[in-house]
Amino acid sequence: MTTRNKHFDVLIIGAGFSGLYMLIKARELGLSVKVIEAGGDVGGTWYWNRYPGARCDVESIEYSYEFDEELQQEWDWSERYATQPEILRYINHVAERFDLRSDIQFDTRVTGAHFNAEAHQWSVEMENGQTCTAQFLVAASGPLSVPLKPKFPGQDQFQGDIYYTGYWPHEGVDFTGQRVAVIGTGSSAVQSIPLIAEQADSLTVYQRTPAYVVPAHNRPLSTEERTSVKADYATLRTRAKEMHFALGAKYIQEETLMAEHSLEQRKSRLEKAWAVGGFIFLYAYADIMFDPATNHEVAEFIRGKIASVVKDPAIASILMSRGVVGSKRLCVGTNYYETYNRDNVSLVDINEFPLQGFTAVGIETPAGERPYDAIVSATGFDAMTGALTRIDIRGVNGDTLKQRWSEGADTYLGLQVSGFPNLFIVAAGPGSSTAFTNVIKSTEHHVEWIGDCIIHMRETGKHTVEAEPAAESAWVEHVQEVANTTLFPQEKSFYNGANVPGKARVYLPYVAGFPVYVQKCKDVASNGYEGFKLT
Ligand code: N01
Repeated sequence: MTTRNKHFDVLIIGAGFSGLYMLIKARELGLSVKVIEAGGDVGGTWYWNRYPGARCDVESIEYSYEFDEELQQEWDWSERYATQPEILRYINHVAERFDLRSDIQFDTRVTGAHFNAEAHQWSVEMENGQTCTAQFLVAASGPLSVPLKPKFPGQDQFQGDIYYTGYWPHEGVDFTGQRVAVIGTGSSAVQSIPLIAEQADSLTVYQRTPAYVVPAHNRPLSTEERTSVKADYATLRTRAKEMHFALGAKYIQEETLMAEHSLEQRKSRLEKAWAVGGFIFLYAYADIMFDPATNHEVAEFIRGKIASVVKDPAIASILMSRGVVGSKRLCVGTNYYETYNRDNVSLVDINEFPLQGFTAVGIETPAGERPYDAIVSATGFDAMTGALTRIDIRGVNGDTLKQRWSEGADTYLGLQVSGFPNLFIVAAGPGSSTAFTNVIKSTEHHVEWIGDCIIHMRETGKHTVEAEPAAESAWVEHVQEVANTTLFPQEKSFYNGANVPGKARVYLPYVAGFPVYVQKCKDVASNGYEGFKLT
């Protein structure tokens, strides 16, 4: 069934984790609802990102919905960190279990949404020419859903294949016998490089900024582990939500400051955290993201690990970041540094040998031309705002969200933008803690908050909800203030728009931690949706 000329209470953009849960919630509230999805099926980021080694770096037992006890009891994760295919199977299972596809229109891209102030509703346009209207528009379009495709000089003349990690061919790619180049060393590259190296004849990595990569120590989950988690899933979920990043419930988020420990204790603490591995490495000391001296010592520790793994000291040195740990997203990898010991792998530091461009047969740097059969661009995303600014979203005054955010994205609580009534943003990131959390927890929190807000509106006879400019400005200021008390904004990253030429440099995530953020949202709701105008 299409959306042509129909009216819905809620129109949702995107059928990833956020869109699907929003659909379930809207149905639960008895609202008429439709999801519009550009892809051919459910999954969002997990539908598109099919590159070799794609996994979630949040542990599988936590990277799942908790809203339905039966769902979490019936699903079994096979590994500590789930692969992309397994996550996609889970999302498909959810879609089937709750019969979600009947309310989703696939292969359809939303191109425009204009608010009609008289009718209190959004007029939505799609690429295929269809239009519809909706009282509420929910952008569940994801924080990392617009892959960047930097155009390198001479790119069109390259006769080999070019792949983007964020748009990987569904049929997969066989690199056997090929000379492959990977551009980028963020999370996607860190996951794919070891597997491409195993398959390809040769692999060259072009690195602009080295990443800090903590080992995943991935392994199969035993039946005993799964049974014990399921025996009291609620406790694990509750504990996760008490943690800064809404993940790592089985571990300790240390409250010790590094200076309270002797050198020996510090070494032992960091070794222990390294042995556990994963993103929760940042929990090893309470001040890693606050005290430059602590952060520096953690960085030295990681550099020491790189030196101990990578046999060639010159390559090890190129792989060592000198930046603030955790400011660019911490990467979680398997055999990442070890891969640089392989005879068929080489590394090019493009600060020393700038990537001048592509030629018909390969890539040119001042060191000469290197021939390739395939080039993999793992160059990241127009994060947090990209999916929304690519849609012609116009608010009450006809201004576009793109214009509005041209100097930096401002939101109230990351949920709404003043001048854009009845538009909710789910787990996208600007002004919310999403980007530094287990995104599924942020998704559930946002969807439930929005659901409660809609119930409140229905009960009080309101038609529109809109962030008030003053509350929004105060929130934006607060987000910046909090960020500036930490080391999070120190490096150039997608968190501050530095990875997209011309994008406004504003630090977007709210880094006070998930529990603080949830409490703020709760307080706003219990104070009669303070800072929102309900009319
Ligand atoms: O993207 P990135 P990603 N020339 O932006 C380089 C999530 N994710 O796709 O740092 C040369 O981190 C760029 O260099 P620099 C996760 O949140 C999650 O890897 O800008 N190089 C960088 O090295 C993650 O953080 C999982 O100097 C260029 C790389 O490309 C986020 O997605 C798995 C360049 C881009 O790294 C993004 O990760 C994978 C150019 N023109 C991803 N442009 C999970 O496990 C860019 N680069 C959940």
